[in-house]
Amino acid sequence: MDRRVFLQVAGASGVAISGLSCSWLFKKPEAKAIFPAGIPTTCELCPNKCSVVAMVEGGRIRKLNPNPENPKSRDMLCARGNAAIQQVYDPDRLKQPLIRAGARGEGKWRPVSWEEAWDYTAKKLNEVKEKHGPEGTLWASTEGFQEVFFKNLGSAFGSPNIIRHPSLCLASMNLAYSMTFGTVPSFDLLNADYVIMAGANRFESIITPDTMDLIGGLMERKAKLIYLDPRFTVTASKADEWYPIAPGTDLAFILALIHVIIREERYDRAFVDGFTLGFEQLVEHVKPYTPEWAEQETGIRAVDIIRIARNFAAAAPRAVFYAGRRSSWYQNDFQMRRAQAILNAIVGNWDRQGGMVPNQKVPKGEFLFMPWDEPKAPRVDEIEKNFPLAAKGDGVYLPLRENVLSGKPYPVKAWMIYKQDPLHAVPDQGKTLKMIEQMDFVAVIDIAMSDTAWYADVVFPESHYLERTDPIEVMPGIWPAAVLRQQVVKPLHDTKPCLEIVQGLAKRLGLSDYFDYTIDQWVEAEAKELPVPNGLEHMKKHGVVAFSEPKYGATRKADHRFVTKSGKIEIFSERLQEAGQDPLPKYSPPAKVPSGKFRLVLGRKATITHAALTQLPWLHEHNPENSLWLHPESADRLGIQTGDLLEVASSVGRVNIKALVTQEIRPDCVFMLHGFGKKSPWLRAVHNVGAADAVLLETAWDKVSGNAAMHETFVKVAKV
Ligand SMILES: Nc1nc2c(c(=O)[nH]1)N[C@H]1C(S)=C(S)[C@@H](COP(=O)(O)OP(=O)(O)OC[C@H]3O[C@@H](n4cnc5c(=O)[nH]c(N)nc54)[C@H](O)[C@@H]3O)O[C@H]1N2
Ligand SMILES: Nc1nc2c(c(=O)[nH]1)N[C@H]1C(S)=C(S)[C@@H](COP(=O)(O)OP(=O)(O)OC[C@H]3O[C@@H](n4cnc5c(=O)[nH]c(N)nc54)[C@H](O)[C@@H]3O)O[C@H]1N2
Ligand code: SF4
Ligand SMILES: [Mo]
Repeated sequence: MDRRVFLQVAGASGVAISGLSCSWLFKKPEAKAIFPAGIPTTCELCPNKCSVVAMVEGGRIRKLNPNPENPKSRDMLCARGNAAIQQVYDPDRLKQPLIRAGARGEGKWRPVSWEEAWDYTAKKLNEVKEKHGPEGTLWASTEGFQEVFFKNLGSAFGSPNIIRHPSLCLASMNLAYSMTFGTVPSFDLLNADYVIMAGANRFESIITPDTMDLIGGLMERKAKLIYLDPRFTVTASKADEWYPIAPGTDLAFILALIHVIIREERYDRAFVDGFTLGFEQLVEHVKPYTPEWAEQETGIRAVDIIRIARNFAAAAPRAVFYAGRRSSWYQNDFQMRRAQAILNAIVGNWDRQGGMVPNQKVPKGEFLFMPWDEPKAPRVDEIEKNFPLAAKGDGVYLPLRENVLSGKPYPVKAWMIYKQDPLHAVPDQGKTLKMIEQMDFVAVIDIAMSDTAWYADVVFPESHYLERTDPIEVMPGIWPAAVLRQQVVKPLHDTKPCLEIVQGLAKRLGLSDYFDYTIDQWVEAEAKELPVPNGLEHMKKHGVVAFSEPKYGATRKADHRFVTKSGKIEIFSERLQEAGQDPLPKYSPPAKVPSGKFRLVLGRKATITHAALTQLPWLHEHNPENSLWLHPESADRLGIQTGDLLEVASSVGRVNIKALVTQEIRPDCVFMLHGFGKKSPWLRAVHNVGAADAVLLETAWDKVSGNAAMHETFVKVAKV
């Protein structure tokens, strides 16, 4: 490829160009020798977990390079991955345990010894347990290699209330694909010829290897990308066709594609007959969903819908309707993702090259620890009763907050938080603050003074990922890998890895027996069953174990049983019907934008992870402040120009933010980046800079999965 073109692409997507080679773009990964002095480890700055080689000189990390041996991350380390160095040497990072000295949020802290922080936390947890039982404690966390120890402490303590990030992120997508195929597959973008993406912003919201595979497919093989998004994202700019679809109407678009494919008999009849259940019901179900009807809903012309349906079916099996990842969009999100899954199923792209492929896993061993008794109380979020199909272990965040605030079914008075910032990640910051206020005790384990940490009673500083060894993690996929995160430098400050923080607490809570192992013993047990000789040595030297070739077709054998009730791919779902939900995805239009208001939509940028990282200098340079995207028509009507200070108000909160007048958004929507308007003065660069979207977002959730619905908020915009 022309190097100039590559640089443009890499620049636009914010993917840092590390080294001079662009081999990660399309080539198969090679087992190249790692730079001699490097220490292989695994990035922790977003969920992708790319393989890194850290260059250390005189005890200081000088540079982070990508590790080409990992086929998931290829030879790529993004801008954020590179900036991890600045987290380690951040003068404002957490350096020792802290106990609150003034009122919550006042910012008066007393640096304390680990013993004091552990003693105090254990005392508070025991007080809550005495009054309310162990279920009076809540344990909240986001994915990370040491998250397992934190969750285990909550369970060993006897609490059923472990709440994780999926119900703010991808719960509806996961559930929809699982209910259809019995598993959540990957999408073979390296080999697909025709890709439809609805609001999956792959060139800004980086997912490995999808981001690299997609750009490779588009540039190298001239694959087609059809992209739907109310915003003109970087992904839209690389697409062959972009449709600024009316927000919340993707389901109408997909149902119309299915309608055309069935009406014109363009589906894969042999696959449908052999592997699926409920096609006849689908035929009847989609009859009313014509392209002309969908045009009225989506704003996409019927002729375009028909053409896309034909091209999609013609390109199958090398055609995919890509699932996306963050599916915390609308209250019918689960049904929209179910329709995607069904569309993919009927063109027979299942388990084919260039199609939708069930994940492979690299096997690893497990460390066997002493099991604890099952908690006696039911979960406070009442997931079993209200969301019987949802993933029980992850919980449902918004219904949980409602129940904690009302004290029903029982009081929850202590909140332990690991690697999560609920004040920004959970819609309606005001309500989350109320939830903090009604707690007797809040403790946060973080690497930085996040806003949630700022409102806590105790802050435990975890060692940075480059300062610790974590469990081996299996990354399932078409190109599966197992990766090790190993210590690169000694902790710079008085910090500890999560396991040691947990062990200090366990000792004081009488739970030591459940945690009587070291990280080295844990990793050793895992490494024993890796499919390479001398697994542990291999991991320490290479950082990764991976299979060299993808496998296709193993689940396309006549006797294959899918992990569904019927053993088939379920187009029609009896389990949904039994649970009182639509067994086939039914369309209902989104709420209309009230006059004088806008729909607030969310998204990302390649140089920010969620609400974090905006304070790191290399990244802050690219993102000094967020602003409110507003279409010129709307701006003219309100007399607003770029740079004007605005007041943006929803039914739950108001913020001030500068305007960015741009054609890159529909006139009925506004958009702002996540990660600004921080309350914590320790996040110096973004403290009171820009605004936090979580202040404006209202409480709404998807009916089947309980996933947060974050695009259902309408806001009023006015010049200050
Ligand atoms: N308004 C709004 N809300 C959202 C989203 C959105 O786009 N907009 N996105 C949603 C999605 S998709 C997701 S996945 C969630 C993510 O929600 P969160 O997991 O809360 O996301 P982050 O903002 O990355 O916050 C992670 C916290 O972990 C800390 N941290 C980072 N590394 C470490 C570590 O090694 N150890 C410890 N102990 N702490 C660490 C960071 O300093 C930060 O405080 O948010 C969801 N909520
Ligand atoms: N750089 C970076 N990469 C990341 C992350 C990060 O924080 N930063 N986070 C990671 C995580 S945890 C996740 S979950 C993924 C998220 O990655 P994605 O799944 O791609 O989700 P978002 O980036 O939130 O983008 C959602 C897009 O949907 C559009 N949209 C809004 N409403 C509609 C609608 O009704 N229809 C359609 N078609 N589009 C709509 C929005 O304008 C936005 O561009 O990214 C991952 N990768
Ligand atoms: S995509 Fe970037 S931030 Fe995420 S794991 Fe990879 S290098 Fe780290
Ligand atoms: Mo996410």
